[in-house]
Amino acid sequence: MSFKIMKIVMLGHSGVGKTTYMASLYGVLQQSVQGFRLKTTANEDHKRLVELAENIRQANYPLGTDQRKDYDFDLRYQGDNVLTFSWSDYRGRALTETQDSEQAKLLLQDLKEADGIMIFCDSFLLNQGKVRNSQIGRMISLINHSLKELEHPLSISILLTKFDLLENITNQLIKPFEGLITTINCSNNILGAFIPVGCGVKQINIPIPLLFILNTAVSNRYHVAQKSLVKSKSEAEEFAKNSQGLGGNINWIVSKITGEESNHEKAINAKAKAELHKKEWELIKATCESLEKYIKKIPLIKNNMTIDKYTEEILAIKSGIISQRIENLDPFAIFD
Ligand SMILES: Nc1nc2c(ncn2[C@@H]2O[C@H](COP(=O)(O)OP(=O)(O)O)[C@@H](O)[C@H]2O)c(=O)[nH]1
Ligand SMILES: [Mg+2]
Repeated sequence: MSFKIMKIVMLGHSGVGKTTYMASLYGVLQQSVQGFRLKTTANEDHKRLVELAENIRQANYPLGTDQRKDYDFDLRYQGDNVLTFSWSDYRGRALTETQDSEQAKLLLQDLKEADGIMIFCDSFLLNQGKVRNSQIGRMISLINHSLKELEHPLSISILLTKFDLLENITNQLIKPFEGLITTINCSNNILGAFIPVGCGVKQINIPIPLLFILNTAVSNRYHVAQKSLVKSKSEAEEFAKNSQGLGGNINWIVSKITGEESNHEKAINAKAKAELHKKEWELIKATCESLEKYIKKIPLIKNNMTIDKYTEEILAIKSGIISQRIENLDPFAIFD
């Protein structure tokens, strides 16, 4: 099975935990998660990220100065490269620049083309009301600006980073995102979710943001495959019907004389085609189902949800209500 190349854009101010998250995600995805693995295209990046991830697991976080410009990843599904995405640290800086700067223009273009956007926010600071509204406001207005003419499906994950540091959750955690919630709810093409993540000795939800984005891509493919399956099935049935009875017999004789394909032969070919479509559909369905199992548990952005309700849902994960319903959750362990 192969996906088209997908573009994932990461947004977040300096110090919110982007490098830490990316290295941790890389570390976790060295082993297959739902059939997915991650590999850098450059070998030296692989070594570096694995080392970073190992250090982070022991609470040795990367230093703020420890920055790299770009990473390119291949995402593999059961051994095949299924998508490539690049992550640029320096683009984060574009957030603080004016919209006409070269960096800001690049970022805007990236956002327009993105299949998935990851927004990083420090949940520890958010929760205390210590994140300036303008910081989040700038990210939201960039997204609004770039998504005005959006025509393809897009998922936006809001990563609430450093969640391992939180003891309780206040309304302040979600309140700054009200504008973004409205944007997402007004669009038929955008799916959004709040995803608490934590990196370090305690790992929280690390692969979920990526699986969430993949889920959108894969479910689109599922709907396309389903349409082709229905079409090829009804074609096969039509030919099969026309190959029966007197009409079918006459058609068969005529085909022998003219050398054209008979309805009977057409029916056999159409049936084989439908079977191929069915195989593809089943494969995508299985992937969809295995992804959806996890995606269902996260606080999705929906209509008619209050800020209190989102906070409640995030709190529910923290107190283990959701994780109790999930069997064999590992390696997606959401809290203890
Ligand atoms: N406890 C905890 N601290 C984190 C986490 N992620 C990042 N940090 C802290 O935040 C600092 C900045 O993280 P970094 O990944 O460099 O942020 P970036 O500037 O967005 O790339 C790190 O040095 C850590 O001290 C996390 O998941 N948990
Ligand atoms: Mg960084």
